[in-house]
Amino acid sequence: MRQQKPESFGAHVERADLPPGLPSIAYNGAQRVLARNWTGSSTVPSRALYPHQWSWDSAFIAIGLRHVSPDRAQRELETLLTAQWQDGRIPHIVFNPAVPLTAYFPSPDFWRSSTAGDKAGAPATVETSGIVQPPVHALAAWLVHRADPAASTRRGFLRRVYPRLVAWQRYLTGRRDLGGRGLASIVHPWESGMDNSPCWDQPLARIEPADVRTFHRADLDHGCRADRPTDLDYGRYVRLAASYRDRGYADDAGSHPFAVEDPALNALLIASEHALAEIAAVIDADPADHLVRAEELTTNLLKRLWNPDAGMFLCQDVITGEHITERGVSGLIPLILPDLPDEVVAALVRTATGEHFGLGGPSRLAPSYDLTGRAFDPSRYWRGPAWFNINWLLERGLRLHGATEQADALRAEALSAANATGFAEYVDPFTCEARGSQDFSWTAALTIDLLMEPHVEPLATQAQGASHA
Ligand code: 2M8
Repeated sequence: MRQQKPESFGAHVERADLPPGLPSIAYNGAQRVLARNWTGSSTVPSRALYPHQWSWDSAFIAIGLRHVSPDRAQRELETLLTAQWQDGRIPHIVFNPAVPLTAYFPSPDFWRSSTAGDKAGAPATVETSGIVQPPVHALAAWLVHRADPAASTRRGFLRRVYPRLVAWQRYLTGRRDLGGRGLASIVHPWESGMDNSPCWDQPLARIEPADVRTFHRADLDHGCRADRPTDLDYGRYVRLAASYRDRGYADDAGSHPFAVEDPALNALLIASEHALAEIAAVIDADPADHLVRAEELTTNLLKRLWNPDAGMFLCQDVITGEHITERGVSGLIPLILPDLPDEVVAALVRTATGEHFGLGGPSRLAPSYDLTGRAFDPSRYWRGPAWFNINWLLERGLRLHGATEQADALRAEALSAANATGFAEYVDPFTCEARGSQDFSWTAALTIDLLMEPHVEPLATQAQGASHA
């Protein structure tokens, strides 16, 4: 069991590559953030800006929380899963009814899940959004189990969550295979989690924006306008979400005006399929189907989205059938996968450390978008700044593929930036100056994970070759 008491923490994880004392200070600070943002059944990403439960945030939060309290980490995931729709989708937001409607937009009265989502099987007792986020959940469930396998088994955690996680993955591999090419598509930029990435500019340009006078942007009450998406982009986000809602959140072929195959979402889908194979083996279910699917998805990802000239994976616009030439950091995330050809791994490491992403050079943390790109901006939401969840995934991927020096350097930068910025939502990739909100939950959670597992078995090894409880 890897779980450890906080008081014994410092002695165990002090490491030469971090300033003396930093691990204990960072651990205690991170733990305080997670305690403050805990609502009693889940964790808000940020008290001010994001006062509800977010889907992939909760998965990343559970990955860190497992070191502090495996029970709370299980609860985090199970609370999210109670809001799952009957068609298998896990909504990207689960709304807290105690929070005023004006605190976040789009609010529950915009999504109207329990009525507009009725046909798709939205729950009647809780209000949610109708779109999704990347599937980090099975991976998180597996890692949470491994933090304390005995307690997890006693509580029947994996047995309870497994069928729901399978339904979630099948929603993505089934209804969301909009291109019919064996990959999942996103139907809204928010589904990527990288909301305002320049990768969406081209497909988004086709969408008629909603009139900005018809809604109030609560994000501008908290965030700096210059760092947030423009009104024009927001108008398009709103139009896309409203038209999905008005179609009953149906995923009928040809009905989506925006459909993109995103490398990060598909890589996380594959990593989660590996995790489901591990979970299946523990609960005496059959892992074979998951392993076959992981292999097929990996083949499709390589065939459809790998671009040797770019040295990375590129998004594909399913409606035009064309690659999107923008280099978003999403295209490096498949590094978390074990079964990649050597030349693909080598190219991804070269791209991460080369002129486009600058790791080990001008960038202290990997930017969300190409440093040389036409739309690069070190401050604007997902158009350049560095995020901690993304850098955590890259750190795991580099370590998995034996790029230990780069992984160690990235880990040290992430830990020192998280601590120095008060666990900022995101940072300037060159200076690590804080941006967005502070006391951000996944920044705190992943800080704890990096501290507690300095030389972890990387994600895919954990998902594939770990011993069973
Ligand atoms: C941001 O996204 C929300 C919409 O879902 C927003 O901008 O209002 C993104 O950074 C996303 O990845 C994240 O899950 C969410 C909550 O932290 O905030």
